[in-house]
Amino acid sequence: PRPIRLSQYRKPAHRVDRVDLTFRLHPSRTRVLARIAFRPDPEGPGGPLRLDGEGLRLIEAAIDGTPVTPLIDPAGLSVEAPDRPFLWEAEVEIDPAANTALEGLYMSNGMYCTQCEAEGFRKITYYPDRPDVMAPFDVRIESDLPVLLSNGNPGRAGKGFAEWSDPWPKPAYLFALVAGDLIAHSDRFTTAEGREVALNIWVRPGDEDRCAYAMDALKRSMAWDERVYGRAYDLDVFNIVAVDDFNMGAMENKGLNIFNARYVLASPQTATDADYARIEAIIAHEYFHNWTGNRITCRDWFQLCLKEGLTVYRDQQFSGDERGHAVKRIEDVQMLRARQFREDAGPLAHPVRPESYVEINNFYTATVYEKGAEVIGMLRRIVCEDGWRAGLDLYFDRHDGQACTIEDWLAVFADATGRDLSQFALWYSQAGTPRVTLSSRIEDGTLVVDLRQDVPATPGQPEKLPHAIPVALGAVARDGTEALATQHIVLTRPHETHRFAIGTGDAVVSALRGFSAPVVLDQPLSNPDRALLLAHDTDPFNRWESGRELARDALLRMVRDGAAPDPAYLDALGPVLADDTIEPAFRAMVLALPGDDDLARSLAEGGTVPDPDAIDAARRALALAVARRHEDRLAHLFDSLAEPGPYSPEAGPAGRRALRGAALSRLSRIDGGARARALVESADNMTDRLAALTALVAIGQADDALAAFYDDWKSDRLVLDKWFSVQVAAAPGDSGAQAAARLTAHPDFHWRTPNRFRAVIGALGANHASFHAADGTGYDLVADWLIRLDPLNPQTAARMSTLFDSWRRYDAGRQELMRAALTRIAGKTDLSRDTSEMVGRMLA
Ligand code: DPP
Ligand code: ZN
Repeated sequence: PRPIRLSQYRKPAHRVDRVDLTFRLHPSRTRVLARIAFRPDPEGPGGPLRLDGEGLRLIEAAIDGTPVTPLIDPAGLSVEAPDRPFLWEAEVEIDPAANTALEGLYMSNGMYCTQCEAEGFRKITYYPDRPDVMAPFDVRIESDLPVLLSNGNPGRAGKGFAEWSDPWPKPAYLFALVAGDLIAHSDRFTTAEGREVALNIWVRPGDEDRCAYAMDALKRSMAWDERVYGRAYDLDVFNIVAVDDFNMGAMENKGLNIFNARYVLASPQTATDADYARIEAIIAHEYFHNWTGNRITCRDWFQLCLKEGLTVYRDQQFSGDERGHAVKRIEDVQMLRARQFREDAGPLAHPVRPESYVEINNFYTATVYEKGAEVIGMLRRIVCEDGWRAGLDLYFDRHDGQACTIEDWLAVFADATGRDLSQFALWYSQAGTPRVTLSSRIEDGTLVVDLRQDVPATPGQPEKLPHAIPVALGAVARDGTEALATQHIVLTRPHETHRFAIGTGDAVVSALRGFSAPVVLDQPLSNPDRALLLAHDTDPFNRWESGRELARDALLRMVRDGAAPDPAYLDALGPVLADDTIEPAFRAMVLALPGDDDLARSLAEGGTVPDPDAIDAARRALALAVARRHEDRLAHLFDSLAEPGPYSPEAGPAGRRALRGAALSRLSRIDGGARARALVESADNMTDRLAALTALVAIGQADDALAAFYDDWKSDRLVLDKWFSVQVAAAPGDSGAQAAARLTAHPDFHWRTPNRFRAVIGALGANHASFHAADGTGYDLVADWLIRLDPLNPQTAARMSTLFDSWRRYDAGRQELMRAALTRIAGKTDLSRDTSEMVGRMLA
């Protein structure tokens, strides 16, 4: 298939004034009756009526009451239409039970459910399925199922039917319908504008006691968006539905958010602290889309980052406000580096706003989402607080009800502040992670900082222009005091020198404070310099970063030169472990080591071919050395951090559990798993239980605990996902590949359910040494399963194929095995457009 290009955008020929849909639900023969009021757009290209449609059986169609016979092709239909407003009526039949792709109208455990973003609505009825066509929708659902939901406010309802009306014009990708035997967990919210909103979380019977946290997160999100952005909710009801079979995390359909059940349901017994935090973030994310995405949407799918970058930015701010900004920032940057920097460094690199795609579902990426959010954060730094507020107010004022572009977004900030943002706009069009090289010296009371920026070549973009890069920097004197408070500069040229008056003859520059830009910072710091920053930097991000760099340096020397664990690193950890005035969650993050994939990327960037076995061995040896060196402190932490009261998911207790879990994972390497075995039995919550189980798996001592865990939880699908996942993800050495092979033969491996598929195959991808097992068993297993999944669920198969994106980093043997696996996938007959685009880019 030919790629779609941003440069070829044309306005639609027809606009829609109103949509009226009737669904007669049936598992295999659902009828959809559409009455759509069209109007030619005088600015459009003209021509016949062109509607998107896939997999539909057209029963009949009429224009203004006169039957018509459209020309039907695999992507839709065309029909002559009058050059004035007219009414299109069509009846189609669809087969939700046969829809395994989970896009359009499908079934999950007897429940009807939709997923329309990005282009699923065309599998429901013929329509101009593009986000710049917006219309109010009226929907009537006919079914004997007890709960019938769609977007907007409820209208008439009776035996066997319900009607819904959504007054806010929306693109078809925000349409949703749910029908099933569901139970609501209900609450209310009164908006700042005085609107009484009914809140419901709809779940399978039996799950209703696991909704309280998601509801609480929703109410906090609603209040936060009013307080921080002045945005209130705009309908009388807000519904959330949890569904088991879902390709993504969740979906922001207007007034009817649909969630992967794992991001809604939580109880202390079944969910971990990390699950609670993710639920809070995703509930907030989808709710915030109501303004950034729904009220103001995207003109076309190239502008996806317009809604996603901004909404991720907003949910990150929210979680920071709720849980503490320092730790949240570190988590976000870790995830950015693990996923987005990796993407940017390989064959799948693309700009935050891509310029072409074959299948848009392949561009719901870390670059669009997470780098998109970083770009918003940089914009805020550059236009400063007043400019940020003025620009946002102007955005909501000027563009409410519109389908917009990145140019519209940047124009509000340019107009509100008078700034020229043309260089800044390069962040949207240039792929690749810039590298900033910093060197500094002190001359006569002046700190002189030299900064250089390079943007690497990426596929299709050999040459780059310099970016506008906000760099926050300060300096710490040798005695640990702040020698220079944070300065904010914006690099715009390839090479710049900055001077700052400083009151000391010797200081260490703390650069890129708060991770002020998504770049790789190359700053030659000695390990004593890093230890100084770890101990004394006023910027919590750079404190953590310094500890992380010490660990990375130690690990890289162990891998490359066979060095022993660096005593300087072990020493530097001591004060952090001992200082109870430092937030426990932060100390847990300092204790964590860089992941194997992260180390592999560091090695590759430094010109060394990464050896997965050596990396794994080094990481385990360093963890063991930490345990030996700090056994007393770790044991003290483990004993003293046990929570006395009942479980609470709040950040405070969660942070203490995180530090206790980190201590446990180290201690398990020297106590033979004794503490973990005791905890796995005594734990009264899933966080502790899973931490203990993970520690046991990591030392190969988990057989009994895994068997007991299975007996306890085999009937709980979300907990069983964890049981599958931990055995693969935490397995030592390359043993995760055999574990995954064994588990794919388990009777509970329901591979058609994306959560279960990810719990095994995704977990194998997350276990670096196992995925990269030298004999290729990991690669083969993943390839086999992707080939099997692809015809049923191309979206999930294509997404998971990215596990192979770093194949060129490795030794010739592994490269050959990975290339063979990719080639085998590529050679599959009838490979989906989704997967073939991804595999093609990776092999290019
Ligand atoms: N738009 C969804 C989200 O990011 C993903 N399909 O929330
Ligand atoms: Zn989103």
